[in-house]
Amino acid sequence: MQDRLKELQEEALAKVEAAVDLKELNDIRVAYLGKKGPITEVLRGMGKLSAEERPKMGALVNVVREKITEVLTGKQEKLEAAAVEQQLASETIDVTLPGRPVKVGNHHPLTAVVEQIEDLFLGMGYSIAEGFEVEEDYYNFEALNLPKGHPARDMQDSFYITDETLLRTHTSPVQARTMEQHKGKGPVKIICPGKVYRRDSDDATHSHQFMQIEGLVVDENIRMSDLKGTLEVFAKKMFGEDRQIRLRPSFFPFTEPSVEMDISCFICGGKGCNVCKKTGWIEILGAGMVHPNVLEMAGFDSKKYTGFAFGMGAERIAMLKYGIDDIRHFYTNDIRFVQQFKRA
Ligand code: 2NL
Repeated sequence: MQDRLKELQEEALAKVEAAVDLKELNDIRVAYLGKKGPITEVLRGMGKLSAEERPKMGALVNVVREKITEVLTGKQEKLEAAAVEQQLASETIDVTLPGRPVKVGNHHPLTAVVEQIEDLFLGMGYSIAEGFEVEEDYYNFEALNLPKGHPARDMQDSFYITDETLLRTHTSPVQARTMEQHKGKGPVKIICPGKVYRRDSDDATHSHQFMQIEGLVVDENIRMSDLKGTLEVFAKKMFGEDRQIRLRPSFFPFTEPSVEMDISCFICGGKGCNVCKKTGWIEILGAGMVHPNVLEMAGFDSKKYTGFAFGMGAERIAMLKYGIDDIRHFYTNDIRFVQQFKRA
């Protein structure tokens, strides 16, 4: 029996020595020290021993068991330490490696210009109003002094959905609706940015869809000089403090009188260059005093209230400001175009 124990011990120690991982070590523990293992078997066989041999043999079994346990524990610690070492080695972070660059996006130049203009007018006490891109004929035309049969509302020029609905051709219907909501009481002071649609062939300066920004102020005692002062502030903030403006007579069905505003050329300062086509002036927007018919149709008493309005194409402003030569660049989604407008 003693020899059998010695043999078991040698065998177990050799296996522990040879074990390469924690699983194998655990298998050895179960095989030698477990309930079904050979040492337990030896203990069971002790019943056949004499009373004086029994304690000696018991003590020997304990010694063997402790020895195996001790070696197992030692080996386990070694294997665990090795596993940690290996993990540390495999997960080493080289802090000297260059970082992976994070791609940072930027505003589309059109969005940037629209937001700049919005901020400018918000700063002058305007609110931003938005409406529908699919509009009723009434708000898009009728309420803006463009009755049925008016040449400016030719079917050929607009995208009609049904006889009475179309893609808005300007953001003016937003203003007509807003005025109506005021129920004849001023002041109205709004800026309306939004997509508009016109049946046009696309080329370098025309797009069948573009972004319009309109402004409207209605109150008592609103005069042409209020319009002129407002437009001058706008021109200077957008194109430089030394800009001058000039108003030329024009025509729109919804304003009377109507004007077009030019700014002194911000490239040549007025001397004449390619951007201003040698005139020294650049056309920026259309404007005027709100036509009394438009005020009345929206529920305002045109003897008590007056107003001014203006409208511009945001693409044209962005093209001038950034020197963009083709309106189609805004809509063809070439990322290289957009990325040129990253801020430093
Ligand atoms: C333009 C010129 C303009 C208006 C828009 C307007 C709106 C109402 C009443 C009166 Cl509700 N006027 N808008 C006035 C003058 C010119 O737009 O879009 N040039 C690109």
